[in-house]
Amino acid sequence: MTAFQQKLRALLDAHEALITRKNEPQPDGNGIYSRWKYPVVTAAHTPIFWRYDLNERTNPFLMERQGINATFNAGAMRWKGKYLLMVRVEGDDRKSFFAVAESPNGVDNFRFWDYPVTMPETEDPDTNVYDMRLTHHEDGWIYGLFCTERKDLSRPDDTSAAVAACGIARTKDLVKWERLPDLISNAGQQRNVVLHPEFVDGKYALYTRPQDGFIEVGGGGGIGWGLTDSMERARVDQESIIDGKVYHTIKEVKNGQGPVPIKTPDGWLHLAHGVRNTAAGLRYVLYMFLARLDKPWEVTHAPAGHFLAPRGEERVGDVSNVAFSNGWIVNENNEVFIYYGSSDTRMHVATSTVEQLLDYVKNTPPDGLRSAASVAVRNELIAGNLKILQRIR
Ligand code: M1P
Repeated sequence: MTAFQQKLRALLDAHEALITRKNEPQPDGNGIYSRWKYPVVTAAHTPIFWRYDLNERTNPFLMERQGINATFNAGAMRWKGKYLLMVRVEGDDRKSFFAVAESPNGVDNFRFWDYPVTMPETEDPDTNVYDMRLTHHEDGWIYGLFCTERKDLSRPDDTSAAVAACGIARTKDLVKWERLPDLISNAGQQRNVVLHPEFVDGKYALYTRPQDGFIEVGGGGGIGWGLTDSMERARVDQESIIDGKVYHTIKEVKNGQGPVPIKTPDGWLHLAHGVRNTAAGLRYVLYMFLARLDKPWEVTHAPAGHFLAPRGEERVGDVSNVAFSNGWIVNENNEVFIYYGSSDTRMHVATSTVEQLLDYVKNTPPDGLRSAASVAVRNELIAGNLKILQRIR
């Protein structure tokens, strides 16, 4: 074996060892969900043959020719008995693209398909695409809604000025994609747009996030709700905010719909992200709420505070202090696999059940919006608990 071949063998073996590493739930669960020990997808999980030129003649030093910087913010779906992530893969060149990683059990052994998604462009080419939400709609198509970012041509001198819009594509097999026109709405920009899986009043329903700027939502913001007659020319003329941003909460600066909501007997279960500002920059956490089955635009339960916040190594990465989710999967046993990106760098999983999540959303007190209200509701808990403890001591 030549030195080149030995080096290649070592690379392939280390990669295989990483992606087949057994994951395990963390023992310190909070009763709501269990985090799993290892990230499920990292940049190092991407195939060696995506990054290295394996031809000894053209790459005698076996250099990484096209590095991958991060793998995060994955859409998710159950597909042919497997757990599929539609991962946002970001190259060293800062361009994101989509690629499917599939696992037999949802918690480890995620392996990328050989090729990333070849996403067709519209007449106005995307500069960057990311954060796909996958909706298996009752019309039979699988839709991928994602953010498409382009240069803001109205500010030619500002090299960081960008415009975000909702890109739309559909597929039957997750390989061949038909690109549809971007969503038209009255907002200047849109990100975090998600397609509801069922028709509502015979129309397609969209969760939106109207925003004035690329990063700041400005006068807009909140999770919006709008209807469109068609996904082939998706147009939302009216957006109503069903879950707004609120002063002194975890969603004070902005928020956005996460994955497609889960249909449960008690309502549509939602996971979303909330953002607040701190001296250390923006902090992104996940929160949940429940909406009516017959009127998905009416929120019935909204627990206070975060459901999941970045912790430990999750807090550090390219954009630190971020937990972000746009994908979860319910399996046939009503187990829920919550996939979340940490700090725009890697993917993790936390597991729960529909029953536990419903208990969480229905029985966690809402935000009283004042310290005194928080103390009052905690005192109720303490008083009840002290009586129990007196009995059992
Ligand atoms: O960098 C944190 C997140 O920022 C954006 O989310 P939002 O539009 O809610 O601010 C997105 O770019 C997201 O991908 C990213 O994780």
